[in-house]
Amino acid sequence: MTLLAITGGVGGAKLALGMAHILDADEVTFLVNTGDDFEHLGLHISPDLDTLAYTLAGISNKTVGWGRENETWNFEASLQALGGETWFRLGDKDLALHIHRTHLLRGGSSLTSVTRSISKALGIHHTILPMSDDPVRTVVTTDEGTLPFQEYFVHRQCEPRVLSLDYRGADSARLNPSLALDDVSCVIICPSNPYLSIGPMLAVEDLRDFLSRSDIPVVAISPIVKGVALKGPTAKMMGELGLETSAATIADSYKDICSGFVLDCQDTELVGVVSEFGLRTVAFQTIMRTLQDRIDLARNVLKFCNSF
Ligand code: FO1
Repeated sequence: MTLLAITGGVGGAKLALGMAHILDADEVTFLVNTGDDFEHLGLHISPDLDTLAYTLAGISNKTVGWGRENETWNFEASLQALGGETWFRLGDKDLALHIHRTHLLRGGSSLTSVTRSISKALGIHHTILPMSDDPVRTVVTTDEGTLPFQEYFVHRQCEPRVLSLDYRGADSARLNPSLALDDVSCVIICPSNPYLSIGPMLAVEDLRDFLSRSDIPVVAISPIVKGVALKGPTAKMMGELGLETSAATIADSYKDICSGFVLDCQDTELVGVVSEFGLRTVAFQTIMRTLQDRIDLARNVLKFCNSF
């Protein structure tokens, strides 16, 4: 039996690293958001798959959380000099991965098999699975029009006011067939942006149905502490979507698919409110500054899962 960890972005990858340190490769599978994927400069880029792979391989840029450490930027400098688009930063080592992935995809490989080969090459033993091999693309409708995700998130730095989100392709995307749902004994929804990273995944019907119907523990960790997002635009988006920027709002959005919810220890006053949603609720330190924080949170969450 394995644990399924659903993750996207930098926040989710932090907990995933803690889990990878305490669970063997056959004890956990990481299912990753592909709604951030896009074609850029003729390359297929899968940011959340790469953020997790680099994090588990220990070669991620620890400052920003995405891309690789010890990068060089010769490609970017030359592209800039040619007048090319450099708003989406591609380091030289990172670029090699995008070129390799694009080459394999164009040769007919699935995103799953490409991810498996990249994981192997990076020395990662844990299984990283894209949520689907079919395209799903997050599109952000804002007060300045409808923007593809990376245009909103990186090029515009999340400035436009978000009016709504769509996950194009999700209604026809098949959940990754490599995921053996019958073997899953517990699901953890990592502290990723619920709207940008987890939303696209829950829009894949087979996954949402599995989570809402199964009687196995499904535990989510809040990405919001004291009404503030630990990383990225979650709190800003909640305000713009007319939602109260509180961990309780996140719990409310997950209540139909979750059986447990983890608050940060600074939000213990919300335990009662969240329990009212029918969720078993606990509070741990969820802010992960160090590797030990990541490991400790993973251990606490696993203990909570085993208590169901
Ligand atoms: N995020 C940025 O804010 N600026 C960038 O220039 C940037 C480049 C980039 C390159 C490769 C990659 O895998 C991720 C990158 N990201 C960048 C992060 C990316 O926007 C992700 O989608 C976010 O981390 C949200 O998941």
